[in-house]
Amino acid sequence: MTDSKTKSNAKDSKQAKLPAKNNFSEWYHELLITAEIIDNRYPVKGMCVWFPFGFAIRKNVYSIIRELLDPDHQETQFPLLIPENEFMKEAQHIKGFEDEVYWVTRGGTAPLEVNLALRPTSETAIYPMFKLWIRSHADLPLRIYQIVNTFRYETKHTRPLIRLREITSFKEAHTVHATWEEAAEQVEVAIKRYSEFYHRLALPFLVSRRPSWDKFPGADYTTAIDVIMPDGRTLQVGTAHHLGSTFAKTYEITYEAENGEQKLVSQTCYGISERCIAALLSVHGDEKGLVLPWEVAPVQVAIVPILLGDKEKVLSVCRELQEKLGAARMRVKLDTSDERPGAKFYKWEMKGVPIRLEVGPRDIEKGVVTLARRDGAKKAVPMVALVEAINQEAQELQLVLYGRAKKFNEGRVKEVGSIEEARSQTEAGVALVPWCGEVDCGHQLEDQVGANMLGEPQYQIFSEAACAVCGKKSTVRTYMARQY
Ligand code: P5A
Ligand code: ZN
Repeated sequence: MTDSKTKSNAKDSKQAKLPAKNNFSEWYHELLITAEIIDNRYPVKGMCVWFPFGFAIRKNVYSIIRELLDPDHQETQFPLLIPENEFMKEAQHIKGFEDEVYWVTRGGTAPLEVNLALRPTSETAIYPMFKLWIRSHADLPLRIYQIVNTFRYETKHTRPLIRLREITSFKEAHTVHATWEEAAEQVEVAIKRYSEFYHRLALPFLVSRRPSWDKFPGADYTTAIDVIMPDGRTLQVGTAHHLGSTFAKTYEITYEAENGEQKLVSQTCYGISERCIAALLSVHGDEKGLVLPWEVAPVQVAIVPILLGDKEKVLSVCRELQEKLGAARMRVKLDTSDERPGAKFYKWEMKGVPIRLEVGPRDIEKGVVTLARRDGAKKAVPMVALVEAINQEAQELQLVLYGRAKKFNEGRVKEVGSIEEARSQTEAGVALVPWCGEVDCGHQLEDQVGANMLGEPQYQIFSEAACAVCGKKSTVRTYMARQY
């Protein structure tokens, strides 16, 4: 018997269990508070406070985004406030956003000469500057991004990390190209980078081309990434937009081509918000709390000393291990608090720590530690090979998390043939529905199914089937789901 087993058999430590995960909404809200991610008690609707622990996750997650973009994008920062005249230039864009904009209209007691919009997104802040920055073909392509807060006066039900009025972690990239084709290629690059990002979070996702009525205001087309949440509803966790020359015309962004001709640029933009963290926590978490992939866990290894027998000896071995793992660049926490081992186990499980080490006198005698992985796997590991063993287990945990999520995902997407089938499938999942591609049939589908159209799956080919509305043969399919 291991040392920890003798101790945790004592029924002295109660586990703070979360509501069942099939009661997703309640589970989610409890998780955010209990695991100290987000405090939703700030007295402005749709605006939340990051707990330091939640913010540490955010930092790790966003450093992956930076790592993926930095090789060929430059990070920058633009002002929060946008003058009304610039904001109001692009008609399609205004139409999409005007109901969601917060306005600053006064400086102290005096009315402002020009009202200022709190950016809901930054096209209209950035593109007037692009006009000044871009002169010739040598300035292209231009790729920048910023990670900032944006404000949207959302009227739908707000939810922490999911639908906010202050989006605190808006990563927006903006790129400028000489041709429409190059911009189209950039949209593909963006989706590739986002795919890699979500893969590193062990999250499977769907990629689809949004229908024309749901594209970004001002875009030629929008490609989106959606994650299926535990209740079967989808969450849009990233979008990439081909902007064509719409904004280039409005903001007069031109370049001198090699032959001396002045030409309009083509643009793209793509964005991700803290919704990526909502998806991360929701998909992997369980009734014991967070389950975090190794790369983003603020604490990667928790060492719990089992203080029996020679306590000083146990502690000194624990400290040595802590140092050794720290030197291997692991984020380690040695828990020397007064709680009983069982209570410590629950605490670190709630915090999603990927690996827990239990170290007691009998383990030490045998030259081993007990290694417990957050997904339940447990084994004795020789101390001399601990670093390698932990790295191995971290990789295996990643595979287990991805595999589990992938299986869930595959179980929630189903091809259907009719409106009735689509209606029943979208009650707790995603339906893949044959569609002729006509806007009219699309609207009818949404009305009759009672769910949203996510759009055409990308990178897949389908055989002919009859449009669920008009019966016309087509190879087009659309995902349909209830969306967050
Ligand atoms: C792309 C970046 C844009 O705003 N302009 C710059 C483009 N696209 S978007 O689709 O409108 O937003 C990008 C992503 O942000 C998330 N998001 C939100 N997250 C939390 N709360 C909100 N209210 C909110 N609104 C949008 C979505 O993931 C969206 O894909
Ligand atoms: Zn049709």
